[in-house]
Amino acid sequence: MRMPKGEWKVGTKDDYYVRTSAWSAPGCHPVGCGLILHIEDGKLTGVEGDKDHPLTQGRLCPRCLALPEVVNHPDRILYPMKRARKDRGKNTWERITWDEALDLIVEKVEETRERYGYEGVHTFGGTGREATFYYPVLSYSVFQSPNVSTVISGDSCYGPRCMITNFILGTGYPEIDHAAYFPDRYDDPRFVLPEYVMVWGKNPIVSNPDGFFGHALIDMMKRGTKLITVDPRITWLASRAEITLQLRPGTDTALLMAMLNVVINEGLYDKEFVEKWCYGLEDLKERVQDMPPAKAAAITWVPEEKIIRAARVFAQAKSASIQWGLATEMSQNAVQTCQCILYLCALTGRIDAPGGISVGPKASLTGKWRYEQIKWVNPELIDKRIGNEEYPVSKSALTNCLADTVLDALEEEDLKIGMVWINSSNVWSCPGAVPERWLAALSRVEFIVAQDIFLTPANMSVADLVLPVSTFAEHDGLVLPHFGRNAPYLGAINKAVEVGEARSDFETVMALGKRLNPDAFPWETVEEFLDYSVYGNGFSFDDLRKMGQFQPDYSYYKYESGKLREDGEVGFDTVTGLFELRSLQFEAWGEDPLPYYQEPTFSPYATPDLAQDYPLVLTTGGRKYTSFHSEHRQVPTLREIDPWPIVQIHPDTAAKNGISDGDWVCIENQYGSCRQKAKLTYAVDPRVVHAEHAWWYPEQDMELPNQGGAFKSQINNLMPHFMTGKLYIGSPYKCLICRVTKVSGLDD
Ligand SMILES: Nc1nc2c(c(=O)[nH]1)N[C@H]1C(S)=C(S)[C@@H](COP(=O)(O)OP(=O)(O)OC[C@H]3O[C@@H](n4cnc5c(=O)[nH]c(N)nc54)[C@H](O)[C@@H]3O)O[C@H]1N2
Ligand SMILES: Nc1nc2c(c(=O)[nH]1)N[C@H]1C(S)=C(S)[C@@H](COP(=O)(O)OP(=O)(O)OC[C@H]3O[C@@H](n4cnc5c(=O)[nH]c(N)nc54)[C@H](O)[C@@H]3O)O[C@H]1N2
Ligand code: SF4
Ligand SMILES: [Mo]
Repeated sequence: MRMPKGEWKVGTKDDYYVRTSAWSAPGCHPVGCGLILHIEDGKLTGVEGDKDHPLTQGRLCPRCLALPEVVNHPDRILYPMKRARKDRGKNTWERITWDEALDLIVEKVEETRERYGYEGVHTFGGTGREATFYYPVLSYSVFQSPNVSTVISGDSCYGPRCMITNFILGTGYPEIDHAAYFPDRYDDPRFVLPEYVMVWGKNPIVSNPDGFFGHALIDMMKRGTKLITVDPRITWLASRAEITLQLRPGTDTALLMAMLNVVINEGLYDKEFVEKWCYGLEDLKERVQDMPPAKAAAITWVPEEKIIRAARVFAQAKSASIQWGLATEMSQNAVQTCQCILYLCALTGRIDAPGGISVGPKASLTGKWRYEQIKWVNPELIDKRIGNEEYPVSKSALTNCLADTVLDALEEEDLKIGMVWINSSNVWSCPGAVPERWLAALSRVEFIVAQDIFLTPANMSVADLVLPVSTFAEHDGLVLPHFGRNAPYLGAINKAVEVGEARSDFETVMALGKRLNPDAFPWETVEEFLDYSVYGNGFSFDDLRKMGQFQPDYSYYKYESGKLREDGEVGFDTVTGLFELRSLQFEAWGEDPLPYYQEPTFSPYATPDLAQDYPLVLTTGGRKYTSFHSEHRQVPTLREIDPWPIVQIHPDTAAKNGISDGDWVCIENQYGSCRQKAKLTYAVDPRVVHAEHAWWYPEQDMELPNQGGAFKSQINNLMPHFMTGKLYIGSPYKCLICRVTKVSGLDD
């Protein structure tokens, strides 16, 4: 159905339609896809795509189509529940009221502060769900503690891309230009279709990450855009690409340095842009002489002539762009890979050019509120943030603790963390390296709260109090692609139904904030807060609901018009005011200002002895349509499509190891093992396997020690806990080594 213009809700009291923009829970990134929700008898019964949404135009993934199965799921957490600390891991939950829950939390916060100081409360958050707007606020404004982090080793998701962009370009997240800012999209006369898009370590059709609507790439392919893919697998996109660079996992920096070598040595770079707007070309030129294409070919397994061809084609295209994904960060080369990708874009004149890389304006469509909340933390406590003393660079480079240092802190004999809040993370079923150590470490903490839609292994095993979170069909809110750092629109999330006593993350934060730090929460209602957030654009939240989405204006080449700097000067918001091909920021930290390639710590070349036992290169975690990380395993329609974890193996490798399609196999290395089912495919190189991440089995016994089979298929059992990337950023989730052997089943 089409929603009449200016309406967001039509129908009768019990049977009606609501137009909304998706976010979470259940999990997704802030793509804000347009949905029409069908409500019958007060219950969500159906979902269809909103054909009037400026970007998604009615298209949806299976996860949004299965939303009613999540909203109405019998296993949802519907009320606050507590249990005795001695009963952790047992299903002995007792329902309590929200008031009792909030009172208990306040009591525990006060106890913790008395014993360990304000910094004794630690908040964990997960990836890019709506909660990511509010869990830092929970830590800074409500608990007034500097200690907040994810659980991902090396902070190796999205943060590095944003951080490096900030250091080198001084802007928000760089996304491919897909005409997203223009109401008439690709037909807008300002837009130029990219002749080539290089899809680097990303599979956006499936992942729609961080606010990018993956099908925009298909829209552009239909109009003539060609692809260059850089991926160890032949993905659906790779099978349609003009050039496929099927590299060895973890070697991206070597490939990039070789491409930079070709572009610079052959004089293919944009001389005008480089001369006028870049700093450090000579230094970069000297550095990339270390990586001629022939050397990179030996490292990456990509043939030399393919590297040269890709570099030339990309540099010589009239318009071109790079879309870079998670795989650029999930190795110890994270910082260098991100640095080189931006360099390739800059040298070829793609920065903020039509059909190139769009860079976000500095201002967010929801104002500065979220970024200012650190003001509620006593400045002296920032120095006491976990990890700051041992890793001074992390202090200046990051606004949160490095997850690895938090695990170390939780394992210290003299434990200084008295209370933990787990918000939107399934700690050892998905993000955590060394998952068993996270379970043991968190078990030591005196009091743990979790806010989720389901009882996960983490919640069942260590939480003392669980709070129900509402799905996006059950609350009002705002969605901002790229979290506001390069947001082509602002969308309204509209409450359509109520289920149990579930509350949104913001409602919980505000209710608790009013008790612990009322000055930080001057609003009486959520709507007042939402109005406050959007007023800067000249409208109210109610106006936005009626509009559906708001698209701000956009202009190209902003560095020429002073729109990238706070002071209004032309250029980039960096130390030099220029795009830095040699990073002065890195130099100030005593780091190498130029990119370099580091061989993965464990690889056939770095550790040849180990590789005799573990001869295969392991990459993990390529996304699936049917799940968002560890979520959706309990959703019948989605589980029916993907019932088991799958490891992709080349048929020759499988034959050598006596493995047939569909066999259970044990994937193992020097750190641990897990079980997944073999899928034989030519999509991977015979020397590489690809395993899925975030598997657990909600249908199994959820009590400890089984906890939903949390460790049975967990690929992160094979992940080490160490910090070897530049600036301690990046971790080898996508470049490990392993062997695979046939076993008789999940539990054999
Ligand atoms: N459906 C769904 N969508 C999601 C998520 C989800 O769980 N499910 N998770 C969300 C999150 S948090 C994120 S960060 C994004 C991630 O989304 P993407 O950035 O798209 O990342 P992945 O799907 O992990 O991997 C992309 C590709 O990298 C390839 N790859 C593996 N190793 C390497 C390597 O060493 N180098 C290169 N160049 N490529 C490699 C893989 O084969 C895969 O095809 O997705 C988000 N969207
Ligand atoms: N081996 C390997 N491991 C990986 C990856 C990989 O590629 N390979 N990818 C990594 C990446 S990029 C990331 S970002 C991490 C992700 O790791 P996490 O973000 O920790 O993801 P989940 O484990 O799915 O935990 C999310 C929990 O939050 C709940 N939830 C969903 N929406 C909301 C909400 O709006 N509010 C609240 N309060 N709760 C909500 C869900 O029900 C779920 O239990 O995993 C990482 N793990
Ligand atoms: S990307 Fe897919 S799952 Fe995410 S909001 Fe859009 S349709 Fe839903
Ligand atoms: Mo992520």
